[in-house]
Amino acid sequence: MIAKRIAVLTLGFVLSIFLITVMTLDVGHGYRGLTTEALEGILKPRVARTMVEQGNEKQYLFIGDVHGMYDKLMDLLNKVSFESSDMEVIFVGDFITKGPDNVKVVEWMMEHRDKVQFVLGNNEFSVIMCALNPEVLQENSAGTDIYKVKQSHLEVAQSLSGAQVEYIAQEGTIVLEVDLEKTQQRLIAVHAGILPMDYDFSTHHLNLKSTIFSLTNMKYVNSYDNMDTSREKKGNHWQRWYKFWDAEMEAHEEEHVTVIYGHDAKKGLNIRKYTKGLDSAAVKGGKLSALLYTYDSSQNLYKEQLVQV
Ligand SMILES: [Mn+2]
Repeated sequence: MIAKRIAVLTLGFVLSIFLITVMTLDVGHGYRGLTTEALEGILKPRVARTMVEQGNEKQYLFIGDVHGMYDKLMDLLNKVSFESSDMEVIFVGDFITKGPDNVKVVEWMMEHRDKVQFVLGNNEFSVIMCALNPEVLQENSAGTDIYKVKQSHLEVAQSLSGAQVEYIAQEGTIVLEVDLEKTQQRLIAVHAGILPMDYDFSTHHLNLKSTIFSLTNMKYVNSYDNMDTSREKKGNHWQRWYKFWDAEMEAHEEEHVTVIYGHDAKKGLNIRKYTKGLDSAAVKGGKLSALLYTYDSSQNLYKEQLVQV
């Protein structure tokens, strides 16, 4: 019975991706030859998602890069009394790969899917790529593709069930905007970073211009060309993306936008005024970090609290 259900789900997944691919991209040959650009095209229609506040009682927990560290994730959730709280959990990407218990992490997310949201990290992107096109490593042996796809991504993809891959690919978004209407706060979850051009300061909402690659990979921005982003610092005119975001926010003091991200384990925990970097390298022996937002009626503000295990 269960095997049959998984088979049906898997078939449904294969067909739906195939149809989306054929319909929107005219690839037409299944997954062989599927490029990361084509995968970006598949994900594009759900690049951003908005979540509107559902009453003041709810708390919002943003969790940094888990990388399959299931036990640490459980410790963190216990620490914030997840089970007995009205809490929405938002993963900022890279919740799988590199660590020991990737499947268990995804199982937990699916079991709690009513209370779980997530944005995709560069590693989820690579795993989805491998799940759709297991030939990608051979096809890309020249290494010309901008996304890094490794044997380890293929192994994670093969360890996940079709339903689990479907969940990640279909439920994941690239940027999640949490609108806290009562306090006019905006909490934006993204894996790598975001640029000022991605936010419309007149409507107070996201209006994404960056590519999916930038949103899931950027660390630095070329100050001569603000759309040019990179994982590496290529010279003195390259600065971390949040310097650009900071400058824009300083010019919009009335705006209460906070960007919560992961991805930059080298920099580590990086809590700044307008941006909150939560990748404290849990998979390399560091702590797992999260930010918990709770409504404070005395100040009519959601206050943030750093939680680490
Ligand atoms: Mn990352």
